[in-house]
Amino acid sequence: MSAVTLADLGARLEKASDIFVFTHEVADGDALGSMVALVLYLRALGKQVYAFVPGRVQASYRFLGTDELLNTMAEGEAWKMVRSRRVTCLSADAADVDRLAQWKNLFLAGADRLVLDHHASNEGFGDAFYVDGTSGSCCEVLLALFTVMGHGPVDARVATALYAGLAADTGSFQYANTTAASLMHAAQLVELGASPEDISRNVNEARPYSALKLVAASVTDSRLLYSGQVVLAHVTRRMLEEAGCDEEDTEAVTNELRRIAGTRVVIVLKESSDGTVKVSLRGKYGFDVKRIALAFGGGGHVLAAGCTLPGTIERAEADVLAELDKYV
Ligand SMILES: [Mn+2]
Repeated sequence: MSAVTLADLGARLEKASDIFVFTHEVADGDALGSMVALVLYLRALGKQVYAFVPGRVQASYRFLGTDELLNTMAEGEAWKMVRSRRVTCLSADAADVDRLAQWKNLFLAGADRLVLDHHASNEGFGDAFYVDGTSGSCCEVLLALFTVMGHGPVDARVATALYAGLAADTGSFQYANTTAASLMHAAQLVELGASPEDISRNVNEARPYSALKLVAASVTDSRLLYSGQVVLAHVTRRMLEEAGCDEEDTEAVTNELRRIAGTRVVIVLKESSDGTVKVSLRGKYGFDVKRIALAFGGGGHVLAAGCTLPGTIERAEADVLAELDKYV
């Protein structure tokens, strides 16, 4: 395992002819944008590329071509291929190997295992890794990679996928990780053919009504703690059922709650179908929520982190609040 430069990573991809790409579970816009961009870009270089995204791919990014481009190879086939020839595996936007969930072992079976990420908590895994903790999104690291690979500017579809990821991770250029560089990268991607309006309409204004019902139920159930410094909400199986959603990302709930004046911490606890509780944490005004996620084996960024706890939602709530109490 060693840290390499972007140029080294690019050279290893150039040499590969069969490439599997991977990303983290509960794949967000940055993860999905990264996967789509990698598949399109590397296939255009004549490589055989397959993407393995854990779980269900959220519908809001279907306009990027996720149905046609991601999870198109069956598991048995993938194992056959990785055992019979040299397959290069690349993980993007995953802070550690466990985040690859059901595809972790397939990634590890690769002949050359590469990691590209922007999570500062990523200590590196695989055979060679490149982590830029200053980058607001993994898609921007990919833009830099494609630039050093030197095959000329990316096409409009790749630019669209990268812009979608960049916009997702910066909260449409509103979060603390929005820097001059993020805006310059966005401008570059618009010049290459990404349409901010189309992307925003597809991502932000195309939600099923049931998803909005779920946000309403969760917000109604939420509580303010520590004189309003902390807001805590649940997404229970019952809420999902009543709203008519089967497995929903908690991001919409989190985003709604972070709008509250004076709130420094947002906590959303979601009952997962596998019997665990997924905890989504957001910090405002520089409040570090990563340390709470890390205490439970999770990870992420200072202002946006998450972890998974076994047991009931009540138990998870008590544990997370006990940890939070050290810092509020
Ligand atoms: Mn990301």
